[in-house]
Amino acid sequence: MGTILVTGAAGFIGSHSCERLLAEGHRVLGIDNFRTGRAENLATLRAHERFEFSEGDITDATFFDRTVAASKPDAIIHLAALVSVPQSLSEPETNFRLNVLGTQRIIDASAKNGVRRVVFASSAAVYGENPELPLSERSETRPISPYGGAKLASEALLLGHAALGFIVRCQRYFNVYGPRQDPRSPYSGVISIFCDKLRAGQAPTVFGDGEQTRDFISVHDVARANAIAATAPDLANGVVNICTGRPTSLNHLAAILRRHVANAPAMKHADSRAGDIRHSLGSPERARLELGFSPRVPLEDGLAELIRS
Ligand code: UD2
Repeated sequence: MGTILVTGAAGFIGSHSCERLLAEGHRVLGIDNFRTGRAENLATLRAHERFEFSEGDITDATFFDRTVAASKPDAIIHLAALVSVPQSLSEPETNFRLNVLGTQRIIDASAKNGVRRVVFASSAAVYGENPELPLSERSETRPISPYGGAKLASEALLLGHAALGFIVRCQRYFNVYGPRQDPRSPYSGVISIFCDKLRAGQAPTVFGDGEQTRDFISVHDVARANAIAATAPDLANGVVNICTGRPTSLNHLAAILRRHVANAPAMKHADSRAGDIRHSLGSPERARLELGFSPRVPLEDGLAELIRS
């Protein structure tokens, strides 16, 4: 069993990834600066004897290097990031600092301290405006936001430094949903917003005709994919989509969710959101071939769990 360092451990995907690694028997060191991560996400983790936590900022080279040197991790799962696409547009320098410079800090500390593998949280945002269906890792990348650009730049930076002695695994997440996703911003994931509203007895709003589709993947599957990428033996450098390959329309999503809520209010409708893409779907083939990863949580089950949580 290995030691895995997880940046962004108090975040949505980070806290689930830590839990998965612990369940698989690994030692986990979590790092977070609580910029968007939340202390309550660490509640069950903190009780675990193989979990340690260090509060700090990955862009602080002294702190990060000291932490990596002290814990000597076998692998780093790098999830700490500015995760809001609109914020990357309004604060491009913050986006650059957290999402590009932050990656360079991971690279420097990994090279200096003999870390053997880096798993990077990339995003379907690297495909941007590419309308191809489904998107494969060979599809053209055409980011349309500073966020997507920074994720793509980080992939290239990491792969460009892999010769320093570590294996790089880039994971392009599609639309991730599950417990602990923050529903409070209008730009939060649609599933967290719909659940939050329905639980409060309020009507969620569908933007447009509701026939747009997304490739929704459970955070439990994403956490498992991260654990595989960090710990499976004999992996080479690579970039994979983390997705289901199944399209779900918003109307279908709303219908499933409403079935789980007594006296659910009818959906409201509003104009399409500016800049929205109509369909987004990934091909999960390469993740299956390279990682042996296939998603296991059916959307119906994942949504039922979420609405109960
Ligand atoms: C992602 C980003 C978003 C933007 C977009 C660009 C996330 C969570 N969102 O959006 O910020 O950059 O990519 O393509 O990373 N919807 C509703 N009602 C709501 C909220 C959303 O109908 O209250 C619709 C929305 O218009 C879209 C779909 O739900 O058609 C999915 O929205 P999303 O923000 O969850 O995900 P996505 O991939 O469109």
